[in-house]
Amino acid sequence: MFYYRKILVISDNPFLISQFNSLMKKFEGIELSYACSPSNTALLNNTSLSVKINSINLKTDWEQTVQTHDLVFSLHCKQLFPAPMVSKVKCINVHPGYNPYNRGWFPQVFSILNNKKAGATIHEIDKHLDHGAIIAQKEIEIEKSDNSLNAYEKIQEAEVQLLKENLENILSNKYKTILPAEEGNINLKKDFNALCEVDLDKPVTMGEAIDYLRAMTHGNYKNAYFIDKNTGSKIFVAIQLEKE
Ligand code: 0FX
Repeated sequence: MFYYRKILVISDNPFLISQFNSLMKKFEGIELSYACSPSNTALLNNTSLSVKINSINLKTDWEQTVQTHDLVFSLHCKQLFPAPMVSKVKCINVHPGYNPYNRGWFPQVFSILNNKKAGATIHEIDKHLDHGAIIAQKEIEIEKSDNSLNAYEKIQEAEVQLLKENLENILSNKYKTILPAEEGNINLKKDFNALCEVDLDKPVTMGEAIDYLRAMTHGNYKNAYFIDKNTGSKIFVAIQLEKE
């Protein structure tokens, strides 16, 4: 019935694993397995998930993966899929950004800063980062009262919605794709890290300062900081926003 029958889901995100696993319940006759990055000990030792999660190192294990699966999903997998792997087996990425805008690391953080579109994209993986043919995407609105966490929650909701709407067509290989409108732009982990140290002498408007702080505010993460010149210690900063 289904075109793909041996499916591997590689993910470092417990929320998406459990959502994906519930959505897969209605599809029968598919061998489904899950894996995460070897460094993700929190996920490997997570006993509250109802699925078994193996450890996979794509640098060393990709050939075996290709031989034993006919479809691979990346649901926020922290490892890059090797180019030879994506040319040999169909690989599909569920990405927390609206391709091709702010491809790469923490897209909503950069969308708050540069006003480029934010959302979720399901796309075929090619040898470039968050770049391949688009199967489906959903834009989310980032309001002026949103910080990175609020925007990220909307994005995860959009990702699950997209999976709900497209999973059957993906499993049956009946989906259509469109190519991204342009190459767009990429942000890497080092770009996010560089944002974290506040340049206390940088002249900005109050609007820019608020946008910067809400982009860096995400739950308990200690992102933005400045150095106290008297003590040399880091002082972390975040912002609280509240809509009337
Ligand atoms: O899994 P993920 O949501 O996504 C990231 C990349 O953004 C994505 O493009 C890539 N495909 C995927 C493999 O990795 O990342 P996360 O669970 O580490 O972080 C989720 C959000 O939490 C992030 O968007 C911003 C926030 N965050 C996370 C960390 C680790 C922070 O604000 N500070 C942090 O130090």
